[in-house]
Amino acid sequence: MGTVYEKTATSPVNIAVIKYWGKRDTNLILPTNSSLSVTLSQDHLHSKTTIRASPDFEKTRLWLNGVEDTDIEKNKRLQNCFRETRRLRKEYEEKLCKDKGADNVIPLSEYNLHICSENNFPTAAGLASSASGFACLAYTLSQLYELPISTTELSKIARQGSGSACRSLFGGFVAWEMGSKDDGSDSQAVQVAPQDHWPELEALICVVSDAKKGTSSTEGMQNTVNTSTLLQHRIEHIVPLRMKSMIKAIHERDYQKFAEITMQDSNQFHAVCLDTSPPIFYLNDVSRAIIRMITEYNSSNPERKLKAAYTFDAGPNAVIYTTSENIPGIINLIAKYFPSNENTSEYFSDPFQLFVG
Ligand code: 2P0
Repeated sequence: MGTVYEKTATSPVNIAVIKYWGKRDTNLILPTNSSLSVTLSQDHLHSKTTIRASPDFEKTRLWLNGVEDTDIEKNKRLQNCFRETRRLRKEYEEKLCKDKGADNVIPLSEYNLHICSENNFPTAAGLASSASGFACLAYTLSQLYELPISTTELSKIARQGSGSACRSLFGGFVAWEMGSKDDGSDSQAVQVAPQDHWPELEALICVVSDAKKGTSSTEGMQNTVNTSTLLQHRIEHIVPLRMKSMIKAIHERDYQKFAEITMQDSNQFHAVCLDTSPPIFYLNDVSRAIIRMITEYNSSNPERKLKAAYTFDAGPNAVIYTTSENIPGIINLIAKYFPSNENTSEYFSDPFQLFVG
């Protein structure tokens, strides 16, 4: 029995404030616009992956949340990540062979892998499970293979697993630069600011539903690319300016601007979904009630300052970005709007879980 080499790592979820929606290359996963996200703390939501490599493994196998995926050969995204990390490991082994001699190099690139990955939150419910999952796969492989590459280089591999995964490799505030090259060599994630740059910023996650979503992001966004004229306007005229304003707002810790753009971009993303043929609906009645609640909360203070910003991804769950001082007030407000007893009106009766991230 040969030695088993093993690495375990965890990766966080990221929630975009400028949304990625649309690909210009579906194979390399190159987006039609740049995007920007905040990486949440790993306390509540994360993916955890353990990878083992051994000369004794007869084939590469993957278990997702305890269930084996027996079809991984056909999974192009997974195979892209394996191929790219193996290629880099092979290059590294060749270099090590020259420096230290072949006897001192473990040929990990030739070994099959056993991979166990799990999320501690609902998979595919619009809570960025593919982002943390593929970020974790790419990162754990890079650790196992001891790849001498930067996080931005690694982001180009995670991107080929799932677009939003490239942003989960960094903490704090992260931009995915869309790039302009056809080979994807400049479509990468960069850190805009580290997490401790803005410690007062908090994310409150309202799990409205943990059911698997109706339209997958991958399928939905290409329908949008093919049918929405609003998307073209967004790509050309809106996102480039918003990216600049958002980066400035983050650097200056300007919560007013941050909140304004966050809500505008969430609204436009869902407008673009509605402009798709056939239309895509991700928000439900509870989501819309949350939008009204936050809008009222923001207009109820004398200075009319924004104190909370909602954002919704490809599902009904809300993420509310606010600052620490407002958390108790917002939690009280939610308890008032959404009392979780069965006698409340049908409209508000859907209880949801709250996480502060
Ligand atoms: C985002 N979403 O920027 C946007 C907002 C959903 C709404 O990134 O096909 O799961 O794997 O590249 O990354 C969801 O898209 O899609 C997403 P693929 P992904 O977070």
